[in-house]
Amino acid sequence: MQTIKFIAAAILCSQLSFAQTDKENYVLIKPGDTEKEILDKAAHVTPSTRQLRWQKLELTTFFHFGVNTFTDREWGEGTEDPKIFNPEKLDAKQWVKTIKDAGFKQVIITAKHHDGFCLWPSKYTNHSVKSSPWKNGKGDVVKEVADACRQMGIGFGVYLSPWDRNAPMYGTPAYNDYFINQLSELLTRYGRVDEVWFDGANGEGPNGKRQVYDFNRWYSHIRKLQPTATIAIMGPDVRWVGTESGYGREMEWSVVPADENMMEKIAGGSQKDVAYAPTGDRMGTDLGSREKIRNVKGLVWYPAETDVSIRPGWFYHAKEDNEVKTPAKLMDIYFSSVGHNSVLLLNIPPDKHGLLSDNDVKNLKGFRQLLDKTFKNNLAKGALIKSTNGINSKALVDGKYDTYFITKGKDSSTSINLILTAAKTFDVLSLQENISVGQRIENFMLEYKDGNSWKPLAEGTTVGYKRLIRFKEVTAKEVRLRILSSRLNPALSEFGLYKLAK
Ligand code: FUL
Repeated sequence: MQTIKFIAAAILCSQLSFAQTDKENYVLIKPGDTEKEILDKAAHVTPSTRQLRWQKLELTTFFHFGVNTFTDREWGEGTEDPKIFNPEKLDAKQWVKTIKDAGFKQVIITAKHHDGFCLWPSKYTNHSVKSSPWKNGKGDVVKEVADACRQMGIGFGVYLSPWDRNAPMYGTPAYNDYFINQLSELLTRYGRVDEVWFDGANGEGPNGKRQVYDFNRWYSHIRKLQPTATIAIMGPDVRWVGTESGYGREMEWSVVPADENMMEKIAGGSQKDVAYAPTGDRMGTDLGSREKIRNVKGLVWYPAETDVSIRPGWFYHAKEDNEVKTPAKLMDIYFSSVGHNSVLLLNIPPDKHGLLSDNDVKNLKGFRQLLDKTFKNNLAKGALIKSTNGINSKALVDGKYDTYFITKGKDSSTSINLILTAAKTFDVLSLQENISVGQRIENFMLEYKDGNSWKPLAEGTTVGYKRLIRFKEVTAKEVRLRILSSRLNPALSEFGLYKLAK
């Protein structure tokens, strides 16, 4: 599945272009630009409004639900009888309340998976809930989820699979119209939609044909109907992290090279006010270091999303009831996704009754307890903070993302000394860059004072929206954070020290 996603992503990215409604989130690199100029440009690329909102969510969920839930499969063939769909106890409020209580901020429902079965009563096909016995064909899962999200103040998004193994016109231009019609239904019937998620799978339709997706048309349609929605994965706003394991890369740059052909068009003045997703490698360990951005035509803000399922499969299978990821495992994933400058998209699949199953609910609760216990108190709060060359040090521990520390003049390195209110025991460092001015930090190090000498605790490359690092527990009263390298003045919103809950 991953390979399909990747190959399709590469194909798509050579075709991307669309109108951007808010501020620019890209920059052109000119042939004569010096290394310093390139770094300066990179450091000024910032997220669009919709990307910034999305990044701040940190925790989002997927609900994979559909005919596969009833056939016990992962990929349906599109030939399923809609009569098998009958989640007689379906309670979307239970789904949304569970994930809200666990700290998640947004939901994405699989409105249509590869089997083509629609969880809403689409006017354009009979392969949907309207042909099922559930609520006598009068039900609408998408509506129930959207309403529950709205009621509980949770973001709402849709997964609409471009690959459709049921639609008879798949593989012909008429399918692109069909897809537009489905988007229109989903984006006009249910109020605000915050995310539209396109998977990269592009297999054969029922007649053995493959489809050439008209992504550009779909994007402008989405921008028109839901301008604040992020378009993810096979889309320009949010990039797939490159794995479905839940573990993002150590060095995660949100500013990455943009598609060359498109950049040429902007430079040539033939297109304006457009933004592009980058092409090329999405799976490597380094997508945006100095080395990677040196010889490119443009740079774009294109942040990573880490999708993973709480169970081995994406859909519910009773045989996996004892393989639900534990709270400790979910914490580990949290550190390696949110803590690696990414947003976590955790899948929790409802069962045949239309409910989240007990083990999933229990482990999500346990995860929330660990999160709360770990991050309740920033042990650096109240510290006496002095930096060699910065302003607004207090902002580092004020718990507010929008206030930030920044170095003076042209300084791109700094040392920030913190004397804690007392000796404290901790094993977690949390750093947050203020990405609304850009992602800049390239190398940092945390040390603690042991007697008269400084000893290393943690080090890293990128920070971005959030960087979490675990290390061997230490008790200390004085620590210092050294920003050793940054593309421009480092702008840090938060600094935190915590003790990992067990
Ligand atoms: C994949 C799909 O093929 C899976 O079934 C699932 O929906 C996952 C999130 O994306 O590529």
